[in-house]
Formats: sequence, structure tokens, C-alpha cells
Amino acid sequence: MKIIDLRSDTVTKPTPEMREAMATAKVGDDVYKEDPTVNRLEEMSAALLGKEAGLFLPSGTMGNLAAILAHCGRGDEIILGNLAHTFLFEAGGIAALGGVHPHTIPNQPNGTLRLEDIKNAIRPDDVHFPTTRLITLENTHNRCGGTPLTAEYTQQVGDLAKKKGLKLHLDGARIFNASAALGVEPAQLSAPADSVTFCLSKGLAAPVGSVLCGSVGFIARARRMRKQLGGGMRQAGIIASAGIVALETVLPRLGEDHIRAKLLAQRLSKIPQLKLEPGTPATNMVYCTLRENVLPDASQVAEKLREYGVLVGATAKRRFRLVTHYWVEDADLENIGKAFEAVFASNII
Ligand code: TLP
Repeated sequence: MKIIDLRSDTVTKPTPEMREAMATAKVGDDVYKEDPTVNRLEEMSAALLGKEAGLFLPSGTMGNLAAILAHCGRGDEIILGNLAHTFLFEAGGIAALGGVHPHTIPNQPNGTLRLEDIKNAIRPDDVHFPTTRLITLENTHNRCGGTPLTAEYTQQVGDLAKKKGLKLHLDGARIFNASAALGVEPAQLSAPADSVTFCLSKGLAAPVGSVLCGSVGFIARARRMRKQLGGGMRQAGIIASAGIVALETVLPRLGEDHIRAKLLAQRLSKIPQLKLEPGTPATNMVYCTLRENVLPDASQVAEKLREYGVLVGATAKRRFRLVTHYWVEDADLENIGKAFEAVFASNII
């Protein structure tokens, strides 16, 4: 039985072309900046995001952390959404390791932060307060439906940041999904930001890695932070090579995942026990909930779906996230629908 794993796009295994590139990659010691493959990936990434320089890191979490530590000192404050990945799912690293104070404001259902809320969260210069230093946005916004933030919106936040003397960091873990959905170059989406991270190991299907991009001076500071965090890797060209293949061969096909997410949503809309969230899917994530009259909760349903070879994320008591990616095929979509129907037809509690 084929396992259809929709829990995340992080589950993607490398393509055969990536494995080939990994086997033959030219390598060197990247802490000495002597790994030609890492250097190439960093240059390609910076060019794609319209920034001066790039830095290869083991994960998106470390990318965001190194960026925030490079922007802020201990006791500084950052403004971010209450549903931001950095706030919810990065183990409190910015506070634990950087002494950086998170100031959360509500994420709107489309992943944005209201400009008024940002303005109100900026601290006046007063000895009682932490110093506001940074605003962070997330594009696409994971918890808010995988929704893309437009270049216009990001520009408005960038303008506000500039006016107030703050920096803007973009957690662009899935910025290429946003670019594909909006039909806008990734560099346009990141232009207003001082720094941006993106992940190679999500929809791009590479096995490991993220890249942080920004100015030469900023990346030099972030490189030191990466070293402090233990993220200075040596012959990292082995994994960076897969990242290069990802940018060259998987990035151009991300739109296919969005089409499949739409087809999946259409199939799920025929299942009476499920309710699709408004606007889903915006990119490669289908979010749906259990209708009120359904007794079992999402984790019980997800557990039962496993028996049919379908893995989904139960992201709240009654909420599911199904993420399409490189290894999900058209033929799987009907089987996912059938698995849900079989589970609801069975007596599972
Ligand atoms: N997200 C993962 C989980 O941690 C929730 C997922 O399955 O979606 N920023 C964003 C917006 C992310 O979604 C993630 C991972 C990260 C950062 C962290 O990346 P990694 O897992 O490489 O540390």
C-alpha cells in the first residue's frame, strides 16, 4: 500500500536527481567559506531573493533565530503575529538563547498584521520598556491557511518599519509558494524586508536546509550567530547540492502542488462530515474542520486514516491540515477522499 503523507511538505524525500548531485558534489570546508557548492547555493539564493548575500543553515528554525539574533540584542523586542511559526513552534529560541522579547499582536485570518496594531505595539523611548527593534512577517502564513502575503502589503509594513527606524525580517519558509500563487517574482515579495529565510526542505523537496538572505554586513553577523548556534557545517556541499537541484527543478513546478490542493479540496467538499475553511487552499495547504455533529476528534480520525495509508495533520482538536507536495500525485487524491469516507463509515469511537 502506498503511504500518502500529507502531514507536511517537510516529509518530502529527495528526488533521484538530488541524490545524484549529492553523490558527485564538489565540497570544501564551509566554515572557511571554501565549499564551492554551498557558495553557489548562497549566491543563487541571494540573486533569487534580490539580496546581496546568502547563508546556508541546517533548518528554517535556525535561519529565523540567526536572523533575529543578528538584528537584535538582549532585551530588545520584536513584533510578530500570535500565530507566527517563530512564536509558536521554534521552542522559544529567541527568548531562551537571545534574550529577545516577543511582542505578539493578532494575526488576521489572511496571515497579515494590521498596520494599526503594529504601530500601537511599537514602544516609546522609555526606560521601563524593552526597545522595539524588529517586525517579522511570515509568507506564506502556515497557521493562517498557507496564505500568501502580497508584495503591496509587505511594502506597507516595510515602509512603516523604515519610518520608525525598525528592521523587517520575513520568514519566507514557503516564499516560492507565495510567488507561484501570486504570479509575482520572489524578489518582489522580499524587497521590503531587510532579511528573509526560505526553506529548501519543504515544498522544494531537498532533504535538509534553509537559506537566509540579506545585506553583506547583515549576513556577516548572521554567520557568526550560526557558528554560535553550532550550525557551522563543514563539507555541507553534499546537502547544498540537493538545494541547487531543488531551486532549478522543483521550484518551477510548485504551482502543480497548488492545483492538486484545489482538486483535493474539491474532493473533500463532497464529504458531509468535513467543512473546508473559507478560501482554502490558498497555496499547497488544505485546511478543514470536523462538522459539529461528528463525534470523534481530529486526532482520532487521523489515527484511523493511517490504517488506510493516509497521513494527515490534526492541527487542533477538530482541525486538519493536508499539505500537497512533490510526492503527491493526481491518482492519490481520490484515495484520500475514499479513506476519509471509509473512516467516517466505520464506528471509530
Ligand atoms: N513548519 C513545520 C512545523 O514546524 C509546523 C510544518 O510542518 O509546517 N517557518 C515556517 C513558516 C514553517 O512552517 C516552518 C516549519 C519553519 C519556519 C521551521 O523550519 P524547520 O522545520 O526547517 O526548522
